[in-house]
Amino acid sequence: MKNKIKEQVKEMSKVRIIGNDVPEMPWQERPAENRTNLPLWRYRENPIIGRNPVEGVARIFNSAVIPYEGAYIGVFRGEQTNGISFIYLGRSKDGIHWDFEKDKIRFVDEEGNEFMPRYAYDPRLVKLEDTYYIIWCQDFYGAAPIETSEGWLLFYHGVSGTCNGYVYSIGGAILDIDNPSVVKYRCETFLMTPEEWYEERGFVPNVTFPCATIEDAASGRIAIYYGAADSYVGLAFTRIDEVVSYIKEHSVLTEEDTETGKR
Ligand code: BMA
Repeated sequence: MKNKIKEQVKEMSKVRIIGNDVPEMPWQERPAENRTNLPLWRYRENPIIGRNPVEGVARIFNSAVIPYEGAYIGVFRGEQTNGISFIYLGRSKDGIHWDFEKDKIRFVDEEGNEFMPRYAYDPRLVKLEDTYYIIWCQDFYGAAPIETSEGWLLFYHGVSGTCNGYVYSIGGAILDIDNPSVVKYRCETFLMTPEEWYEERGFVPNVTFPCATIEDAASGRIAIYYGAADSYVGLAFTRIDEVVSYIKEHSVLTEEDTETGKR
């Protein structure tokens, strides 16, 4: 009993996630052998979505998920075999194994008339009060930010140019809670960079592209869904305390970061 309480205390985080408890969320502990001091670690069975997941869809990647009615639902970027991306609905009991609808999501406009863009990619999914919003194709930097007692925690992609093409890594920042255009902390180093075969090899090599998180406020656990090499979906984990301390310890701000405004 004493040990159990100790365990629970250990699980409770100092930085608070302001959100719901999702006790059954996907989770694996950090592997004992860890070659870096980075605060993110990968799901051992990655990638969670492989090639040709749906008839007529060659690859699913850069996709967003959310807890829904005791399970999970998601909007997935499916690159069709004609090369055109569209958004597909997926459902999952555990947030890891996904079943996709064969047909694309059918959108309607405000009058209820069919509204089908020709092309839609990199969807994000957010719930605001009782409405679920699907957003796509805008120049988003990352996953929808997580509300915390330190500010908005943002996982975003950062791009470096090499003589052999771009490399997309996962970065982290904390934005002011009242004025999110003000950056409080921005991690100078990446939190994760392409290292595994499914990140380094694919339709577009060297891409890790975060699009969504699931988090459990009670334990401080965070799962990050990211597109890998424009070919797969990967899952990575962290804990709120660990990632916030890392970002703060490695924060370097420019003057612009601390100014109100668009960047
Ligand atoms: C970006 C977007 C992403 C893509 C990435 C790497 O500009 O188009 O959809 O994952 O490039 O190809």
